[in-house]
Amino acid sequence: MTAVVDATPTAVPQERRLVTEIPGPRSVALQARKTAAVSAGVGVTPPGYGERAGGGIPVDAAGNPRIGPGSGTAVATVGNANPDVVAAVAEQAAAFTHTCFMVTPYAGYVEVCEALNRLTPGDHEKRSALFNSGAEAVENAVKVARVYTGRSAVVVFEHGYHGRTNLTMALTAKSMPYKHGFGPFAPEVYRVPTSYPYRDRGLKGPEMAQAAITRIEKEIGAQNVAAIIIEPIQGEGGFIVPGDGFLPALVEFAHANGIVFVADEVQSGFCRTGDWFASEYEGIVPDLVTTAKGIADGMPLAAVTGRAEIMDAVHAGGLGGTYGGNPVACAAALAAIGWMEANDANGLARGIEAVMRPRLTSLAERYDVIGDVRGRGAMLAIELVKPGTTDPNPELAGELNRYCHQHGVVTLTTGTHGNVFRFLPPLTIGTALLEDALGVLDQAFEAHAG
Ligand code: PLZ
Repeated sequence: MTAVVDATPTAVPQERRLVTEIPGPRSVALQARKTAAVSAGVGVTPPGYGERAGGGIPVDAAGNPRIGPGSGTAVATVGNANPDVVAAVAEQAAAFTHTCFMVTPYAGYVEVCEALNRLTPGDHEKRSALFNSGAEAVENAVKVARVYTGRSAVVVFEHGYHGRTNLTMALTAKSMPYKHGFGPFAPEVYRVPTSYPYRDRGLKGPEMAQAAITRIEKEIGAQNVAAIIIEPIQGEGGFIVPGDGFLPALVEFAHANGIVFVADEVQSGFCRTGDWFASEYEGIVPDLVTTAKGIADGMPLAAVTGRAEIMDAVHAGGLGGTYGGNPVACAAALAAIGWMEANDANGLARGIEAVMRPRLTSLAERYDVIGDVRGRGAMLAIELVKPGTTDPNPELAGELNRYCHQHGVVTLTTGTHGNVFRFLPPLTIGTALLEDALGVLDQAFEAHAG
């Protein structure tokens, strides 16, 4: 088993240290100004404003170095402010900040597309296009699939999450907070059952796939479907890892029926799960892959990558946007990808799992409110339930979350029911910091579930 790195590349000391109560006075003052200046629709959960960050440590406005085991939702995969990324960003920003690729193209955009074509699953000929956010990438995957197939229906899954724009809200399952009151949503989107081994009453991946396929055949008609879009591990839905055989059966069905299979790897991609892309675990080869988040260590960049004949079916000028593939974001992506390749990032993700999974499993043995421990690599979670049942326990998730935040560990919850506690540490986190964060989690359980 690969060891976790202890040489986190950052100038910020990798330690959790509370110099004030959390939130400190400056964060409290900033929060008051936030309330007066920022739309109430933009929520902030963990207390404490950020002032700088390095590796796995965000430092708040009062100077408290905290542990960030969520990487800003799976974004700072190579460590926050990774020095290679910082240098590449500075160099590119000094050269030029923007031209608009469609007006004056530049090498960085082409190089990111080459890297994506090389790294995404499958050795077929591929093309890529770059965008600004995960939602925008998913929208463009739908555009491409519709043009290629000449069909309109899009199939998505229970617990799926694909973004907050109008089309991606339609693709997303959960109403509150993502969709509530924001309709009407884009048409021709159909939701079918997913595979959720903890809650499928013993039904296996292939049986759940058959349930989804029957729904598609009977209620939509396979010949009307342009795309099937799925997260290989569902992120916002609760880190749901489908049963073995579920994804391969869907890919087979898609290919037998001329449907474009889209893997949304926005959260699970870029070495997060111990593979470059979570699709690789069962050897599936998606037709299109959407990526964002971990691709560029926090610079806004997203992509659609896929089979050349599908991506090239779009008329010239049909894909684009003012900022898509911004040169500074591309420089960050090339540096982040270079870091991942040079530092065996997949080995680091597996090393994190080797440290974390036994600790989470041992917690689950001690506390029956942990119904399930799941995930892969550095994308792990525990699902919290009411004692002696499998009923979701979002209250406990909230209490544990607050305890961790108060003690300098910026944890995140997730899940359709808000009852899943998730971990997405930067791959640079190092054993000591990881153990420290897990120690705080132990104490949180002692305090709230003992
Ligand atoms: N697809 C699989 O996980 C973003 C959302 C955070 P954007 N998930 C984090 C929040 O509350 O807004 C996500 C994802 C998957 C698409 C997206 C959307 O990516 O970059 O947030 O648009």
